[in-house]
Amino acid sequence: MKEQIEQIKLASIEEVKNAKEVKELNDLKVKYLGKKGELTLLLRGMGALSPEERPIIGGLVNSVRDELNQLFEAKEKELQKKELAEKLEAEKIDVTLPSNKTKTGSKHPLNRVIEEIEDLFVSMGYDVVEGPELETDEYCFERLNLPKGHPARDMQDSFYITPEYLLRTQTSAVQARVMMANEEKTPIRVIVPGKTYRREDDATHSHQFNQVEGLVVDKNITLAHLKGTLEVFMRKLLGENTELRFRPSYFPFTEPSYEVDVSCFKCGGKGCNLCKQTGWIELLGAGMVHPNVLKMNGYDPKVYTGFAFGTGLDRLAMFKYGITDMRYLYRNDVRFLSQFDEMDR
Ligand code: FA5
Repeated sequence: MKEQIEQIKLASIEEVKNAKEVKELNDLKVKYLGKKGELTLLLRGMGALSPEERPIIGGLVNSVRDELNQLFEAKEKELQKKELAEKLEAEKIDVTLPSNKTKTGSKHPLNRVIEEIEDLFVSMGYDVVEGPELETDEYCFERLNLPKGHPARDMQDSFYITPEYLLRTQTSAVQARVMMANEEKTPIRVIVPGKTYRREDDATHSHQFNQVEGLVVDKNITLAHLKGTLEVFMRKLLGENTELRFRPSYFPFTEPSYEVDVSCFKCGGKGCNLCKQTGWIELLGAGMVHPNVLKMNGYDPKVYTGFAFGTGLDRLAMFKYGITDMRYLYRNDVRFLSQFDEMDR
């Protein structure tokens, strides 16, 4: 029996030494030390031994079992360490690899232009105000010195909803709203960005577009203030070398009225395809607020004067970013919109 124990000991030590993984080791434990394990079966068979032999063999089996237990424990630790090291190696992450680029939304070029203009005018003490897009004939035209039947109404092809309501054709409608809302008739300094609508649709005209209006009403406001303000505005937005040219024009709500051109920022005024070889690009309508408009909206034209200007934001964005067709601005094509992110980097 001693020999048998010795054989089991040697065989088990050899097998434990060669075990490659924890699972294999567990199977060996069952094989030798489990309920039906080889060593356990030997102990059970001790009944057949003489009383003298029993304690000797019992002691031997127990010491072999203790030895094996220690061996299993040490081997288990070794294998667990090895398996952990292998797992860490297999799942290693190289944190220095570049990550996958996640797509984020980008700011619309029109919003970029609007925000830039708002920041500039707010820094000069202006308020930013809004007005309704569904406007009354009264505010869009009548209070701007354009009574019903006035021929200048044909200058803007309008979307009428009812005979009284229309989609506003110009942010100028908010001029009258701001003057009327100011009950104390104190000085005004506002800009009005917003959507406007006309029955037009081609590469440089959209049925829905954006304008920004400027209105200043105070004592002793002159044309020089208008010119200075527009110079700051255009130079900040389009470049410090931008020159302005005032051409006499007609708007019913300003007198005198001007169309304001800026020197072409593509060719610097030399003449190119963008400015149609003229060196100038028409960008704004402007003028001194017509005395009738002041009077109709509660301001005494003998005390107050003012200037107003209005410009198309879509055209400004097109020029600023070199966009060739206004309709791109309304298609929400991510390939188009994401280009402007690159420009800000
Ligand atoms: C006006 O709308 C006047 N309210 C501007 C004004 C304000 C004059 C204050 C005097 C004092 P006009 O119709 O020219 O003016 O339009 C102004 C600008 O809006 C144009 O220069 C153009 O840039 C833009 N615009 C006009 N129609 C369209 C359109 N269909 N699509 C895109 N932009 C347009």
